[in-house]
Formats: sequence, C-alpha cells, structure tokens
Amino acid sequence: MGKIERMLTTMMLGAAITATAFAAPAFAAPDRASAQSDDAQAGDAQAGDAQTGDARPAIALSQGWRFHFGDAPGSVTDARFDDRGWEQVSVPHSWNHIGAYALTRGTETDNRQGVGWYRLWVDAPPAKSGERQYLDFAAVGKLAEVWVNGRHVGTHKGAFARFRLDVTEAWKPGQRNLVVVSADNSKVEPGSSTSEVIPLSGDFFVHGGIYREVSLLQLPAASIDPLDFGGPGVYAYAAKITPESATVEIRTKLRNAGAAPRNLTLATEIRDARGKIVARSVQPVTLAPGASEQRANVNIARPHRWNGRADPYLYSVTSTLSDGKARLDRVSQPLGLRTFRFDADAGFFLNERHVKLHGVSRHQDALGSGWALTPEQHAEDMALIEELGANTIRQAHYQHADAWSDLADKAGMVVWAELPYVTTPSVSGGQGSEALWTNAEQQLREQIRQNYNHPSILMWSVGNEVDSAKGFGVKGSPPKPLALLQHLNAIAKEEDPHRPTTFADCCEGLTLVQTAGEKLAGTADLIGYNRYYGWYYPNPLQARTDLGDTLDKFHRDHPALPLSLSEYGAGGAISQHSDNVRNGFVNFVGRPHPEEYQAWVHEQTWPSIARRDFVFASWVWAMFDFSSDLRDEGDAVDLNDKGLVTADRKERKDAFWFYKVAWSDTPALHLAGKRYVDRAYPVMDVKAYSTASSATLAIDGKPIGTAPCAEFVCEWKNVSLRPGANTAVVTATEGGKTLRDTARWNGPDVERNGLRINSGSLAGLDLGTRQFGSDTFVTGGKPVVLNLVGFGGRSMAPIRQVDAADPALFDYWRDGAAFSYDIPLPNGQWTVTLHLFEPRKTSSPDQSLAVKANGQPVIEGLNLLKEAGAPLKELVRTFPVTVLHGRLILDFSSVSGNAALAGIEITR
Ligand code: GCB
Repeated sequence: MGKIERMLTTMMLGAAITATAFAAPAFAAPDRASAQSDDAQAGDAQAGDAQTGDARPAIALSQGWRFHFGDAPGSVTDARFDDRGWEQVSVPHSWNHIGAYALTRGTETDNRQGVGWYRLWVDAPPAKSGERQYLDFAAVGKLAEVWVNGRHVGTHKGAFARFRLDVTEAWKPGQRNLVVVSADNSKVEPGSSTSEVIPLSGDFFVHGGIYREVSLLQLPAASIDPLDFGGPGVYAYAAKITPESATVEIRTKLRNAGAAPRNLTLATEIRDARGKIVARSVQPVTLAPGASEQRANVNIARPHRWNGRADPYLYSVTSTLSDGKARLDRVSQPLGLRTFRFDADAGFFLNERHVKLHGVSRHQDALGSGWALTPEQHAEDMALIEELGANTIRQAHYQHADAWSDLADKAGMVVWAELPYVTTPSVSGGQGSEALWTNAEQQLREQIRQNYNHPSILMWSVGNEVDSAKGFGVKGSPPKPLALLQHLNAIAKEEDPHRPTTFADCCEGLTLVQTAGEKLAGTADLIGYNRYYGWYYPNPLQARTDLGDTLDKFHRDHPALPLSLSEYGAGGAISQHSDNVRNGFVNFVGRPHPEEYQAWVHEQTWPSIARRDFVFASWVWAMFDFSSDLRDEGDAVDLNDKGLVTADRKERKDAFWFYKVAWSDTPALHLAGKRYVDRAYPVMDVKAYSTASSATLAIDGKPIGTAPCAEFVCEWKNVSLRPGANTAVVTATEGGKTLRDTARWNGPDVERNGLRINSGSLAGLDLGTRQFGSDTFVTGGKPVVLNLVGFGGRSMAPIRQVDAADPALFDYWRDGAAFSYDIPLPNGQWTVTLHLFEPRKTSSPDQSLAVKANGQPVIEGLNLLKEAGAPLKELVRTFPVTVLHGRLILDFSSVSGNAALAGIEITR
C-alpha cells in the first residue's frame, strides 16, 4: 500500500465552500429555457451545425445478442462456437429479476449472481484509412471482459461507468465481427472475482448484464480522446460569472493514434439554448502522437444563468477537430452557468440566493426492468420527482446513466452524485487491499470525468455508511474506512477542484452499531447524515424531537461543517393499513409496514428539517421502492419499501402526497388514507394535507367541522362512519382559490359482523370473514413481538410458534402489567373473546390476571401459563357484556407477571 499512502492527502475546506459555474453533456435545451435566450453575441450557427448533439458517428449495437448465464466452454469466444441454443436478447439487458408485491417469491424471481455471457455478430461498415474502432459500453454489471473475433480486448471493473475499448487491432472493417462479453456479478465474498470491486455490500441488488447501451465508434486516427476514463474529452468550467460576462475555460483532450504529428484546427463554440453561437475560439493545434490537452478560454456576454428549478437554462459547448479539409471529430456537452456555495450556518446558496434543498434519493431500478431502464423510464421517474416538488436528487449509491443526469440538468435539480463505496469498506478487514483502493479510485475518476459537465451535479460523495460494516454482520474487528475515504476525497479534489466533496454517515453518535471508532466527519467538505428516527431507532414516537436534537448536536459538534440529512424515511406498503400509528410494533425490516405509518414519520420529521436552515439539504429515502434481495417487508418480497412511489411507478403513497403539499408553491389539498377503503372500525381519524390554514370536512353532506392545518396536516378525530359507503369531501380556501378533494370509505357493519382488534399490531389483519383492525383505543402496556429473526440475514419475521387457531394474530401482542381499552360500541349485549397466551417460557407461578368490563370483573386470578398448560399456547376467554353508553372499557391488570393479549373479538 506504499504508493497509495504516499498519494494520500487530506483536503479540508472551511465552513463556507464556494464554487463557481459549470459546464456539461447536453442535447437540446428545454423549451422553457430556449424561449428566454437573447444572449447571442458571436454570430449565428452554420446551417446544419446548430444541433448540439454529440455528432460522432455511433452505431448502436442493441439488437441480435445471444445470452447464456453460467458456465461456458473456453471456445465461447471463438467464431465456431454454436450459440443457437442461447436466448436472444437486446441490450440494455439484465438477467436478474428481483422484487414483487407478494408475500413469497414467485417463479419470476431471478437473483442469480455469477457470469452471464453475451455474443453478437456485427456486420461492420468499411473503414477509412487510419480509422480507429472503439466499442463503447455505457455500463456492464459488475465486471466485464470483452473479446473481438476471439481476441481479448479489455476488462472493466465497476458496474456503473461508461468504458470504451480501442478494438482496432482485432476489428475487421467491412466484414462480420464477433463481439463476446462476459458480465460477472458474483456475490462479494473473500476470494470472489468481485471482492475488490466496490460496492462490497448494500441492500440494493447489483444487477448483472449489459444493462446500458453498447455502440461502435469509428473515429479518425486524430480525434477528441475517447479513452479518457470514458469521459467526453471536453471539459468546461465557468471560472468567472458577472452580469456582464462569463469566462469559460474549456479543456479538450485529444488523441493522435498515428505515428506522425498532425497540424490540425480545434474550434470550440458555445451555443445558447436556441442553438445560436455566442462564443467561439479557433486554435491551430500541432498534435504529437499520443494523448494531449488543449485549453481555450471564451467569454459569454450577458450570461444567462442555470438557476435550478426556477430557470434551468442550458448552453452547450462543442469542440470540433478538423484538418483544414474536413471535420475529424466533434463532441458537444451541456454547459450551465451558475455559482453556488454551502454555508455551515445558513445552508445552500445558488447564484447567491438561499435555496432550501429538499428532495429524494433515487436508485436506477424499476419493477420488471431492474437496472435495464429505457429513456422513457428515466423520463417518467424525473417527471414524478418534479411533480413531487423536489429540487434536489441524491443519486444513490453510484453513478447514474447520462440520460438521467441530462434530465436533472434540464429539470434544474441539484444533484448529489455518489461513488459506490458503500457500507462494507473491505472484505479483507483493515483498510482494504491495494486492489480495492485502485478500483475505488478508478471508479471515482470515471464518474467525475464522465459527469464533469452536468451543471446539476453540485457535489461528489465519496462514500455511504462505510462506518457501519460491523453493525451489518461483518465478523472480526470492524474494518477501517477512514484512510480510503480520505484518499478518495483527495482524488475527487484533484479531478475537480471546483465542486465540494461529501459523504453519507451512518453511525456517528449511535450506540446501536459498533464501528471501528474512526471519526469520519470532516473528511469531506460537506456531510450527510443518514438517520431514521421513527424507524430503526428506539422510541419511534419521539421521531420529531430526536431528529431535531440530533441535528442540533451535529451542528454544535461540527460548527464549521455544512451538514445535510442524506437519508430519512420509513417503509410504506399500500395494502397494509393502520388505524392508529402510535400503537403497534414497528417491525422495520419485516411486516407489516402500513402506509399510514410511513406518512406519519414524514409528517413528524419534515418540520424538524424545514425549520433548520443549517441543514442545507434533505433527501427522503427513497423516491421509489427498489429491489433488495435482503428484504421481505411490507407487502413485498425482495423490495425495500421506503419509496414514496411503488416500484412499478403506479401508486403514489400518502407520504408522497404529504411532500407534494409541503413542497408546493401553489395552494394544495389532499385527503389521506384513500386506499384504506374497507375500514375496520366505525370511527376513524380523517387526515388531509393542505397548504391552507384550515380545511372543512363533510361526510355524506353532513358537516364534520373545520380543522386547523398545522405543518400541512389537518385532522378530524373520531369521525363516525355509517355501515357501507361514506363519501368524504374536504374543502379549503387559499388565496381566493377553493380546493376540494374526496374519498370513499366503507364503514363496517358492527351490528352484524362485530368488531375485532389485532392487539400489539401496527396493521389490521384480514382473516377471511373476520377483519381485525390495528391496535387502537388502548392506553398502557406496549406492543411486543416474538423472536424476530435478526438483522444481518434477510428480514425480521416473527417466528410463528404459538399454538393457536390463528397464529398470525399472535405475531404481535400487547404486553403489560396494566392496560386498558376504551372501545366505541353500540349499546346492548355483546360477547367478548380474548386471545391470550403466555409468551415467556418461565413465568411467575403466582401470576394473577384480572380483567374488568365497564368496571365489572369478568376474569379474576388467571394464571396464563397454568391455564394454557404451556407457554406459547393460545388461551381463549369469552364473556358477555352489556354496553349502556356507547363504550366498552376493558381493564387488564396483572399481579406477578404481565398480561399478554393478541386479539379482542366482540360479537353480538
Ligand atoms: C441506509 C442505506 C441505504 C438503505 C437504507 C435502508 O442507511 O444507506 O442504502 O437502503 O438505509 O432502507 O435501510
């Protein structure tokens, strides 16, 4: 590791980090921007040259591939190998299929990890003299080996970056060429092919395959360099921006693959959003064999700034290399002119205007497609994020597609880009091997060069939660991430001195997770904290204050460090519902994950973020549910369900609507809980989200009342529902505008079907003809679960080991020496059935449990263990009650030992 250590430098900036404008790859600028440009100064574009697209001749190699997963003989790279039995596929392609909204894995699941083989015959066009042939892979998961006509032409390690290979020596222009690719996403473990290629872990599934596009580039011997870590070869930076002018420094990397020097011309042009040339530089270049770099400075008069979502104005920069007779090569990139800075106290400033950044994290993953996303899918995702009202996106946890960053530029999103140095810093322990460092460094250089010109990207993250490995099942002493983190930070500064670095911390100050004790805060210029108050940590009901206090403490502890909340959130399943989010057990990597609970966590935590200016940004984890073969949670398998939108993009969860309202700059109103149609109880708390100060509710035309909307939440408690359909209408007035939303809820027929409570559970339980609502109407005791299978394996599922007629009812229960239910119930005679048990193997022989109904003893001196005959055995107790005042009060009290109640059924 000597070399690495020598290269290691720590670069820390002070409290306020200032950076200036940028350039980036862009194609047509957005309509709304183009209409505003009137900055043309330097002359009009030549006819036919006005398009700013990458004018390189690229031949898409998307159709006609053959694919096979698993072992292949050595002859697989040979022309004579017979692949007719292989599957026919087109790229983008991945063999993996992870995740479903189902409780068990179906046959569509494909979580195979290993080597997938791809073969393609290409009828190559003829080549001009001296022309070079390059294969361009936009990404292959996770390791790629490439052969052309039987000859090995390259290796690439890393699942997310573009790479290009000069295959000229193996290529046969004008003939049929065989391209063979192996894609390897083997499980990371010591000694495996992927064990020194980041990421080493994470709850997202690393899909295997050629999951982004492949193309063939044919370039003259002298060209803009295609081999610059897969980058565009053209890098622009706006060094100075004033209202009068902007100075843009453009570096163009060139490559002369010939043997003799060449006298050429390099023209660099900047076009405005309408395609009009506003600045130009033309330089004679004497190009020696090999790689070189040219610099040009140009001035743009009266620059039009890229101003985030308010006005994401894009210029483009185009470098054209010619030899006096003809154009040799041309590359166009997007250019956005902006200044920005992060201040430890005041937050984020774009073009010297304070902007509170609020947004989401996004994985490149959709149900059914996995990572092989189409341009339309990228566009759909961006449209949803725009609809939500976010102004920032965290690209979790790795480099995203060019198409995605182009969309972010055009939408005006501020982007946190991230290196996949995630969770596990090394499989070999300590600071990681030299091979690992080399790979992480390579992936970082690729990411920065390939994305340098995107104006939306404002920070480079060099890692995520690498302080957490010990907490997630790594054996032995905790690995030490700090040295590599520092190294990567230095590399990022070297590659791009103009953007700040950042890092997402898991564990500072948390006692839940054992780390190596290294202090990571301050390694990068900025920091993000991933914190899940209301979810992973104790006392979920204190989410609001715990988050606020923690943010304040971090700010006090690191007064010069601009800080953000890089992750927060909760799981949400659209088919699981809660009547009272405060009463059930939160099984954070299991089931259930009621939609209402997720929304509540966001309602609680957002105000703690919103009122703290020093929190320069926050990102909800996550925008979409995403594939994770470590999880069985909510109503899904192999999905992380913390998305605001389902993985199929079909359903916006209540938490989505909360943010859509909270982040809206126009009047908004939305009724929550619309998906919980068949209600378990004859009363419900109705909730709406609104920007208005109050809202009015009516059910079936009957006024219920006007409620204040504090922090965007308007609530009506204990609203009665009639059996059958109830139509709710909520209205509000704001700024002279009347807002309205409706929902339809079916009230239960309690007279006929009774009323049932799933004690201890956050969600209801449907047992066919018997519908239990989630635990509610209760005070005292606490919700408990039996034997969760621990974190580190798959999800935490209660082991169903209670000998009971309906074991699912016993997944969670209410436990305590004293608790009491106050249940709304029509007057008259009822029969109450209690589902009790003794969860403890040894309990006090003296236990004596008493239950009173409306003050009258109905059970006395009950010893749960003795009566049931064994622990974990259901004990049913039934008694009649008479209700006189619309309420049934059940008091449980236990001497020596606790009452353990799994469910209550009340029937006529
Ligand atoms: C985290 C990780 C992220 C996980 C998330 C979760 O802290 O950074 O990759 O998906 O938590 O849902 O647990």
